[in-house]
Amino acid sequence: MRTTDPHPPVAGALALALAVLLAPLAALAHGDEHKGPRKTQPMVETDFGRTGAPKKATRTVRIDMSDGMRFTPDALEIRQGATVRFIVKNSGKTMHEMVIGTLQELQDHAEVMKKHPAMEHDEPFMAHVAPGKTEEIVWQFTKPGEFYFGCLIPGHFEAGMVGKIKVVSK
Ligand SMILES: [Cu+2]
Repeated sequence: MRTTDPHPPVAGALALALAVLLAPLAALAHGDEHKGPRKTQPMVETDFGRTGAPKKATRTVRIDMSDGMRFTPDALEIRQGATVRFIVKNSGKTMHEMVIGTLQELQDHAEVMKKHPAMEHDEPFMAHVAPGKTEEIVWQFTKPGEFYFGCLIPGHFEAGMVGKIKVVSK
């Protein structure tokens, strides 16, 4: 965490969102940038699950993203504990992304993206997919509940580019 923050203190949630977003940004600035799928994803624990091990994937889900601002499918039911390999295709002509999270996190994140549209970031629970390309997310859903996935390219989330994930307990 930086100690020399030029900005005045902001609301807790926004500060947290910025910290989460800026940490990987700093990593990218140090030459960590990569093209295509990474061999090893950093281990991340969240309220909606954790980084999945590709070899332990128990289910594959194909998601299509379109310029109609829709995910297909846009509703999933997943068993608690399952490790899911998402194969995320962008069949549109503009950039799209799939970001998994709680509804609150996605909404907060979409607000930050509006203010910093050029911001690039990467986490194991998101995939940025160029037009015509396919990327993967491997994620383990460790907790039951209602979660979401959204495209946080400015304007897309608000246009309805969001889907729901229901994780059912074992
Ligand atoms: Cu999009």
